[in-house]
Amino acid sequence: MATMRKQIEYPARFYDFEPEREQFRADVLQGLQEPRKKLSSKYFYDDEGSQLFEQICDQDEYYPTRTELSIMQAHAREMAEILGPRCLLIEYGSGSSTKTRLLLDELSEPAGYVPIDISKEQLLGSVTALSLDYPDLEVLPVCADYTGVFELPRPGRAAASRVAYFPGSTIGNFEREQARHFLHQIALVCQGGGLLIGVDLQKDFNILHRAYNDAQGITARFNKHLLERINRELGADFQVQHFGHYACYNPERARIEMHLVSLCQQTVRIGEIDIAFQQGESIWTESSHKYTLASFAHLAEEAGFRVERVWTDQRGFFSVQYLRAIVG
Ligand code: AVI
Repeated sequence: MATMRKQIEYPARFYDFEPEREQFRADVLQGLQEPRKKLSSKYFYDDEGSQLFEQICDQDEYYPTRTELSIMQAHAREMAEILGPRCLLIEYGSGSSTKTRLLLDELSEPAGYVPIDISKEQLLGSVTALSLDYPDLEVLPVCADYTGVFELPRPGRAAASRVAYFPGSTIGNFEREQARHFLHQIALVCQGGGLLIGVDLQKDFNILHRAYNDAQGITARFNKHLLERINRELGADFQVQHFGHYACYNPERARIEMHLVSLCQQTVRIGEIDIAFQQGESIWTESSHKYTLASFAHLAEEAGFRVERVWTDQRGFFSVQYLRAIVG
């Protein structure tokens, strides 16, 4: 069922489906009461978490953002040609929209731009800046959990096609079946068009290990911030200093697994519920899957796409891929 839309004042056409706190509480309690404790990585991204993630992207060790940006800078024109004139660009998890600007600069008469993001403050900030810099572009922001069901706004101008943009290798944060389902939903939305997606590639695990264990400890702060958010929003009493950041590459599953490890035996109260932790017990907070070109092509095909074009950097660390929707 589609989420109810709330009215807010600015900008005039702002579609607000921001997830409710009750859902957050239910997900947190369910995840922490499972035999293997876990929290969904989507809850990292409140306004503070989104800012911490921006800081991660600036760390020397975190190569994905910089590498993807360099691919976009080198090939945005060719990408825009493939996307074609008058497309409606729909960005899933738009964040600061930095990479999107490279694309918007090259697109021919886009019918509109629909940035979708869970962080309202960041969405409003980037939309305000974009509207100033691209006065002719119709921007239709949607505040939502983009993995859920929500109404897609219609632009004033008729679109020749719908093209989704999903940069940053956020697809890596989905479990395989979830990824297949999510990509399939996009294939249905973008029939006749396609998806431009950033996909992080498998590489030397030492490089991966450093990327998720940066020397400045920003990734550790980002991880622990989730507990601070639960304290603040759900009235919990996590002693954040009693949890440690742990991120390690699992070569068999080709993914970074990120955890918060309890440094002592302790009990945490969330509202009326007590959650017990053994020393060394972990909360699994995120997986970040790394693909080969072949393994991602296989996933894309299962989801209703055909890989039409792949751009990579010289080291083969990261890829940007255009997938043609072939469902329907
Ligand atoms: C958003 N996502 C692609 C990031 C990643 O690399 O999996 C999130 C992240 N987690 C720790 N560092 C960055």
